[in-house]
Amino acid sequence: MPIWNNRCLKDLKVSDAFLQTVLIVDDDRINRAVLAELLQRECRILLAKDGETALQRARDERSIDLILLDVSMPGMDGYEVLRRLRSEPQTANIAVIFITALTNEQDEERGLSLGAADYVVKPISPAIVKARVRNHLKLVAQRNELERLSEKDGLTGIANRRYFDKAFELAWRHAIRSGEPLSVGMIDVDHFKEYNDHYGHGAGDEALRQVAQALERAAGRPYDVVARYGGEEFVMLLPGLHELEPLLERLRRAVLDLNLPHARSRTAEVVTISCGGVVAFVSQTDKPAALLGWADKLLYRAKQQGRNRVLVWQGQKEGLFLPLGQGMASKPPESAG
Ligand code: GH3
Ligand code: MG
Repeated sequence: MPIWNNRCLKDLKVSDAFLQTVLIVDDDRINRAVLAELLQRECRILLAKDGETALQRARDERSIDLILLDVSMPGMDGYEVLRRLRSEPQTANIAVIFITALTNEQDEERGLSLGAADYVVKPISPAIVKARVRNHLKLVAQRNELERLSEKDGLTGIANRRYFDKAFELAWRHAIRSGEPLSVGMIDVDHFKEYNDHYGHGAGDEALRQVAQALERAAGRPYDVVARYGGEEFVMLLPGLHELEPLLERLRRAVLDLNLPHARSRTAEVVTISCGGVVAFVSQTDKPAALLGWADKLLYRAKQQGRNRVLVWQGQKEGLFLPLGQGMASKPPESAG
């Protein structure tokens, strides 16, 4: 799964069919050329002349929607290509249509039971191949759209926790591989119960919407994720970010600048947020939940210290210690604030 930011969640639509990519895999150059010519107006075309190249392209290109796969090829045959595609998480869901000269029933059944979406026999009928590809691309686009909707928070329109969890898992693995920092921030609206009590639940919903949008606008970088974590709590994921405090401070300011009156707040005359954040260099032995737990602790401490503030623990790669792991939960970060 690509790390999509919140902007991608919004912008991509079913009608973006022109963005869809089809990989044509055939050892015969003429077959590749015929299919490419046939489909070039429908989608973006990639080509591969054997199974190994096809697998590599499917792994490298994050946006392949459909693969037209020849069965009989020297080296790895199409069945094996499909089996391997299905066995790797990042390629497991790519739709595959076999296009093959093998005409008997068992071959077709084998292809379909391996998980191919369709099976087309050569010599192909151009109009039928085009129609089938179109239908499958439409299904892929609809499935992607449903997946995006299921990752979007209904009230605020930003990413939801489900999306965050997925993005966090990927970012975590990337941070271990790359040695880059992984920053997370937990954000909570101050005195929100009183806001609801005073202005009503409907006004509370509207305030949450505005806060969420302000957070998202203020976040900015393409790979940053702002998600609703639940209730009036938000979470941020900032892969590769070294300096978290200025960013969280910008978010705090952005919410303050919304100027949403809060007559019952004991902190300010307007709606405010508190933030806890951690910049961490993570390793194999660390636990993702511990990182979030730490950010949450800092958030709690920001609340205790008066709300409407940001507390960040700044990890140093070459520094004193990497704070995650066993001792973390019981040992509050002394250098916070
Ligand atoms: P603190 O400053 O310590 O965070 O205090 P608080 O009042 O914000 O925190 P508390 O956890 O006591 O209350 C959270 C409130 O947020 C209570 C709940 O009704 C409200 N809330 C949670 N989700 C929603 C929502 O979707 N819409 C509205 N309107 N209110 C919500
Ligand atoms: Mg709150």
